[in-house]
Amino acid sequence: MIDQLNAILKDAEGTIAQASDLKILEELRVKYLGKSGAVTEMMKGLGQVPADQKPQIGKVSNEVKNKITALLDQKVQEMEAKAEQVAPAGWDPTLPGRRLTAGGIHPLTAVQKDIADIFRGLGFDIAEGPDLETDYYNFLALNFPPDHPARDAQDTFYVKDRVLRTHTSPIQVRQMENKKPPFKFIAPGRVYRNESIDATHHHIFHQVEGFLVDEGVQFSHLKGILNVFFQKFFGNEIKTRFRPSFFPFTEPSAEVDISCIFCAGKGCRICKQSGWVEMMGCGMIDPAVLKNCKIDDERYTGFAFGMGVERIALFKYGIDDIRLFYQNDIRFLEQFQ
Ligand code: 2NM
Repeated sequence: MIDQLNAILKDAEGTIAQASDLKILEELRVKYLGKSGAVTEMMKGLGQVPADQKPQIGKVSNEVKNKITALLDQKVQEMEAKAEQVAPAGWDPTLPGRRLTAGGIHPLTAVQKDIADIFRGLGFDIAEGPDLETDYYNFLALNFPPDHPARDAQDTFYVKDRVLRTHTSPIQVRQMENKKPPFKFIAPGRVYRNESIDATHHHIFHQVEGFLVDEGVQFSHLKGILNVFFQKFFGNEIKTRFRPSFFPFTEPSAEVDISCIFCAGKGCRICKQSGWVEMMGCGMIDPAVLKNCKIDDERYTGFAFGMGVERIALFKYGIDDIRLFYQNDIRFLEQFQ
């Protein structure tokens, strides 16, 4: 009988170790320890055992019963602990995982950063200023006469006695007022114009303007800096072309074209067959502006330039509608990941 009991224990050790769920463990408990279980049946037979062997067989039966009970309890505990780890209540581990989507940098932000990084590399500092400006900083100090059409409410948003800046030039006036030349800054930021929205216009857009003031600054320095900028931004093969223009705050003034990056200047849809695309405005800072900023215009000269971030981004990516930048259509934005 002792051999039989040990055989039952050995069998139980194997089956319990291999049991894979609580239902099977319950079946094993019944199989060994239930009313007609293997151990129970052995104990029922103790009555027929000769008196001299009874104490020993009784002892072994109890040991086997206790061991199997302990094995079962331990295994149940293990399984419950594991079940909690793997599947807390109400959580279905067979559901597919949720896919994480990473956000990306908005193309306008990326272009603005690329522009800023190039000028930073050329030694320019970066300046910012308020979106809501006074007439003085947005217009008067920049040599816009009091009757200039840009001041018209049809072009400029007025908020009480302030204006939403129509360009980032007021940042530059604020910088020049407070510093002694030489200095060079770029001023990136959001600007506002009272315009109706279409494929190439938006009432909110972004500019990066730059300026440099020192002794002996000439138009050729401006051309040199802008050549370097466009070649770093679009590639070494880029050519620039300066056309005479007019701005109230610069004299002389110029419009800067670059050779079309899509056809290498041969003529295509993007450059309207001309081979050139207008990219920014620039000029030598009008001495009147320097005077307004308390800079000695006999001693110092400076250049300034300004570009639209949207315009550069449209061209860089070959996009034909500015509105795409503001609609937050995920199918558009995903392409810049
Ligand atoms: C442009 C074109 C030409 C410009 C001038 C100045 C300042 F403040 F120095 F006078 N800031 N920005 C400037 C000159 C901006 O944007 C098309």
